[in-house]
Amino acid sequence: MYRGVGYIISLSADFFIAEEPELNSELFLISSSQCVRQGELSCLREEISQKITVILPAFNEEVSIGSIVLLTRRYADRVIVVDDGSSDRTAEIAKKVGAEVIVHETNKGKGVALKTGFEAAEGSDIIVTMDSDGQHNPSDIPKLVAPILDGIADIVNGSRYLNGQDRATPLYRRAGQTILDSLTCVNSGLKITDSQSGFRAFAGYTKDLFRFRSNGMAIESEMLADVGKAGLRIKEVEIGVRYDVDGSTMNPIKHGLNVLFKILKDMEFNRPLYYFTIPGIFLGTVGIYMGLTFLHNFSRGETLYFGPTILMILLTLVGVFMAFTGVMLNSMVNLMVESKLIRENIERK
Ligand SMILES: Nc1nc2c(ncn2[C@@H]2O[C@H](COP(=O)(O)OP(=O)(O)O)[C@@H](O)[C@H]2O)c(=O)[nH]1
Ligand SMILES: [Mg+2]
Repeated sequence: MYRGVGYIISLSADFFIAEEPELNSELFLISSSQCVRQGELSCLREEISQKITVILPAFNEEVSIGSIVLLTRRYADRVIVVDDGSSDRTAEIAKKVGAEVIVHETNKGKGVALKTGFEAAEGSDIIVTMDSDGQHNPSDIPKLVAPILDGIADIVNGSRYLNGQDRATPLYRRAGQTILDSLTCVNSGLKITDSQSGFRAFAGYTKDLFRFRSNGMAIESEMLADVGKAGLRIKEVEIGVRYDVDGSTMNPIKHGLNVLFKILKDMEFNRPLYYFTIPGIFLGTVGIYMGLTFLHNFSRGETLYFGPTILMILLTLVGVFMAFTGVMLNSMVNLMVESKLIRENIERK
């Protein structure tokens, strides 16, 4: 029941003292991105007005959604809440505090909600995605969009671990995330320190590059794979994340395994050499090593046992088959990419 309370308190202080009749004014930013403060004119060297849309996927977030929307409106022109079949008052509260609300009648998952949000954000210069459970701080938005405004990035990833370990992250979560981070990096070809972050900024022109195939939480990794494939420029900035308000919708282990399987499935075609060939070489090597050991023992007069011998043959065959499958798939993928590039070049001419 205490979720989001911190923000509600800070909001009420801020909200009434500032007495801003129009919270949703232009966001002023300077190109140095050091001094990004809304409305702090002494700080401005250059005024840039960009249309910023924040998408908040929300599933049963009535406790936090009100304060999150109000705080977010200070940094954005549009705040879109995608209420994903919530059974509480998420949609009603979000509407009351001025968000555009899109309601999914049934729960379709965070991936589908983001797809809905991206479609609704048509025409925005910058799209920001943020969790609506109060773990992310809307005041980090200027920091997140600055590299896009500076023209040095197409996508900005809010990272909890940019400067090493985040002490606030529980250890079991960090352990699981390290595995997901490594696999996401291999799959996407990007160097990312926080692959599961839901706090990101996207230049408007990247909007149609995403597949939105994963319905649920694996969407964060899938979007990074799309970024890698499209060759977009990605930058990371440090963000703060609260865990005292964390009320994860899914059990973290189930969540992690779900994401892990989706990444592995994605790797099948994205990185066939990693998915098939490397494990294949490993299995084949174990099989061949076993075979040589058995031969050595056999030559010294020892008996060959049926079970281990069959296992050795199986490992060798499966290993060799996987290694070749990976090589062939890799060639096919490369061919497809090349012919796509040629087709695009011809169409452009
Ligand atoms: N649209 C939608 N959003 C969801 C769903 N599940 C979670 N979310 C939202 O995604 C964000 C992160 O979810 P959360 O469960 O806190 O994930 P965690 O912080 O990674 O454990 C929050 O804003 C949730 O409201 C869902 O099924 N659909
Ligand atoms: Mg959360």
